[in-house]
Amino acid sequence: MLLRVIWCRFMKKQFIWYFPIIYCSCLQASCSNLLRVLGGEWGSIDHVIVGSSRGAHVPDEVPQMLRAVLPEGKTLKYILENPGNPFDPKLLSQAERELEGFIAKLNSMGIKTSQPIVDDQFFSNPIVEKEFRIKSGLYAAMPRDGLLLLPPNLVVLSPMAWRSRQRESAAFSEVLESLKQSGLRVVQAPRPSLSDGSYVSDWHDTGDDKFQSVITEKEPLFDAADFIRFGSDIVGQLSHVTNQKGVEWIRSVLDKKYRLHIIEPNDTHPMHIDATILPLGAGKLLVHPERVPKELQQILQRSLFKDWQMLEAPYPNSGPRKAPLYFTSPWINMNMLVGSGWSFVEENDITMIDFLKRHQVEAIPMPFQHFQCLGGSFHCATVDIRWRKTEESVLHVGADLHIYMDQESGTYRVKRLFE
Ligand code: DAV
Repeated sequence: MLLRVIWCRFMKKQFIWYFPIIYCSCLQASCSNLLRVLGGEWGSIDHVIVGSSRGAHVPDEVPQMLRAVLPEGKTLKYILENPGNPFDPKLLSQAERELEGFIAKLNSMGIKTSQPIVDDQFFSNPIVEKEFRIKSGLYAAMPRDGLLLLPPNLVVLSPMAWRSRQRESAAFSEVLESLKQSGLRVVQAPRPSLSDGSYVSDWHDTGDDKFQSVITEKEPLFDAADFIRFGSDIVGQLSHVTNQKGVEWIRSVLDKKYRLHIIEPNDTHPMHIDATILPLGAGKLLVHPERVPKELQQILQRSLFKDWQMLEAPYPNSGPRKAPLYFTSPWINMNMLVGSGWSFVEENDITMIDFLKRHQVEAIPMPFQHFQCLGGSFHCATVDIRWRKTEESVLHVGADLHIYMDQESGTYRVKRLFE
């Protein structure tokens, strides 16, 4: 009996001591659970980082980089003739007004937004590094390009291949600080030197069907926008701004339980995958009908996207635009921000609005043509944060895959990545 009394007193005492510890660790587990998984790029959104077009400058890059990725014609001539000069202030203020409308709409939907802090002078100083000197920075308009969100809670500052983007993340320092406070881990990828040796000096458009990158394998390089999150799987591509070493570096920081897949769209001028494929919801993949031809669609359905519908995007409207597309093809219309059953779409893009309706996605039309001339639409202009309580394995693929074009047979094949 005495023993029992002593035991009970001991337990009571212990319980008093242990209770706060048990309580705290439960609380911590549920918090960290809430903050762990970033979800796929569809479904409900909690917080959106939106870019700013203020102080945007014409890129001052090696000319072969600009030739590799920018549309040919008058706009390319303008870019090549104005390296490092500010863009037309009238155009930028029209773009800024469109962003304000977009932000107000997101807020009215209960979605938190945050923006980089920049003024008209932020990018106007020369960038002087050991290996290069250029006249100015570019902009902080496209957070999608620089901030790579990886599950479960990682934000990577990308080693971007454009010299004019090397100081861009400074504009996001407050945004990143607040993400850290919400439990995300921010990691800077190794800063690239971007010496002349990072670019193929005699690159030119051969007119060949095979993609030949303008960047070398001297150092890891990637833009975040070459990758899309599908829950616990990341799907990306090699491009004129993402090399093999960049992909290997991402693999090295991505926890083993998450998958990284590389696909090879039919595109000799690739820069960013988000006007080539875009999830419209779980099981619905919007694809560029030429960059993702039928044969590639079929192999994707057999390997990565089992039971997914491949929805070919409608051809973009060819009507007049309010501003020239300096950086992209008209397929920028595919570059949408998708939420829970809805998608932002440019208000003049009647074909895409009809297309979305036909596929049971609510279209939210907003004016965005001035902003689009800077190289992105609603997807590029944002980074979406979607807290999830549970891990989302939506693709159910057991290994990292590489879906590639076998040059000898001229057919698409699947193998393990890095095999
Ligand atoms: O179709 O010109 C746009 C990608 C934007 N991040 C294109 C690619």
